[in-house]
Amino acid sequence: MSDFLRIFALCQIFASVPVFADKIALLVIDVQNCFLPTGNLPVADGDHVIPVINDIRRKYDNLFSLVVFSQDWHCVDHVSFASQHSGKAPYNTVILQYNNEGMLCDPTSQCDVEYNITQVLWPDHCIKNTTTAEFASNITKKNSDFIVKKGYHCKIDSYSAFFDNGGFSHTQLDRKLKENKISTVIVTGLALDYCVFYTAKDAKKLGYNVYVVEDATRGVANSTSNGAVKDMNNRGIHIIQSDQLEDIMDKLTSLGNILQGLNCFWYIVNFVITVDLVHSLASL
Ligand code: VGL
Ligand code: ZN
Repeated sequence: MSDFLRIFALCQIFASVPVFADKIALLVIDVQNCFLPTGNLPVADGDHVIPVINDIRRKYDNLFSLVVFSQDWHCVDHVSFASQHSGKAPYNTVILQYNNEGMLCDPTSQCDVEYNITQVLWPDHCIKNTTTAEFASNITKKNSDFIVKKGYHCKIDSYSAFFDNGGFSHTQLDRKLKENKISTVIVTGLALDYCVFYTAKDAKKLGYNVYVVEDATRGVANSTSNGAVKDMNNRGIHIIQSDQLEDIMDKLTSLGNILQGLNCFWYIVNFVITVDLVHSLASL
């Protein structure tokens, strides 16, 4: 093989390997009326996340390839509600049993228990198609944002915006992120110790680079929030503050630009060599 053909083949290979820029999605978890201090599952200072998230959008919106809003969306008689368990009060826990198909076992009939899931019992909250389940009125939301509903199966809870708590079913979120070639997710919203925590863990397990913006979240309780932060740290999830985002966005996007530049370089080399090759073949 001539040197020329060898270089040509090499450039074909380089140019055919796509090197994509790091694409970033902002995830806004459950910023709904139900979790605000006036809601039916109030998170202390839950409303304080709103200006922080709006500020993040104001500063970096053009750097997000996608903005996702998750929405806790429960049946009126959802299994996570204390009102559905006689003798139980909100914040008690129960063990829910499921068979191998992820169906909730009825304690009054025979069932092959495959999964035992500890369920915190909540006040009735975020009931679908009610105003409490609507997004907080003052959160910046655009028509192009993607909405992912979660917790809509009546017999199983879903903290994560990706999977229900048993991992039996999934939402459209992972597919949507993959369609948009997202590699990094920045997680904000409510509540730090439940839906933010479980969403960040699943995102990490699915292979995304994950940042949780701590001051853009609030937790249900201090002890569970501290535990969640420790656990996320151990898993390699980056816990950051919103004032660190400028540097982080800069690094993520400049690395992306370098990679894209490199890719572009190989395309140009490839093009020049192809034109050259066509010329030399034409003059044979
Ligand atoms: C949540 C408890 C119950 C949350 C949802 O959004 O963190 N917490 N349902
Ligand atoms: Zn819920």
